[in-house]
Amino acid sequence: MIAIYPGSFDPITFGHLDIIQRGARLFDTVIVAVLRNPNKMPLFTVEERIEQIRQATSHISRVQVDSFDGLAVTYAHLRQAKVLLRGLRVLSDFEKELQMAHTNKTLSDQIETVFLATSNEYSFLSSSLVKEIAKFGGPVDHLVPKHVALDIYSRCYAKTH
Ligand code: COD
Repeated sequence: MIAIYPGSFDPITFGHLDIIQRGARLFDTVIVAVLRNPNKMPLFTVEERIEQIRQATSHISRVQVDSFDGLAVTYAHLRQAKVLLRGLRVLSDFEKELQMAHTNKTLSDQIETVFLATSNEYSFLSSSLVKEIAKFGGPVDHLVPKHVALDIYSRCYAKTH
């Protein structure tokens, strides 16, 4: 069975990676799909994020990395996937994720959303938090893969100097 793990991944964190790793144990293929969203102002371009995810997941078999435009369910149909994989951290995630899952169900009853609870050590972790820490010069090496941390430092350094 194919699962799509859609998201912004701006940038990928150890929390995302944990979901991908555990998802790859459950599904034949996990496609990590970066949304091309012109309304957001991301730190990294879609191509940069795809490259970061490719490097971070190169050791995990059954993982593909791609981008998509438009609705996640349309993309899932295109890739013949039956599952949208999502991660849950705190209660506020649950409200947002449940609304998204219900909306997606109204758009296609062929696609199921499967939630994996975050691992304890990553329950606080988000891409926004990582960017905020880096912006103020704090360390992010323990939150994201090394190559991503280097990308963040050079991007934040370039922006502030
Ligand atoms: N531990 C566990 N899970 C985590 C962690 C962590 N530390 N950090 C993030 N996650 C989970 C998030 O809860 C989420 O499930 C997933 O990882 C991706 O997170 P983000 O923040 O990178 O991506 P989002 O949540 O911004 O992605 C939103 C989408 C792009 C999936 C959504 O907007 C979408 O599907 N858009 C396409 C348009 C569409 O189909 N709309 C209809 C649905 S409402």
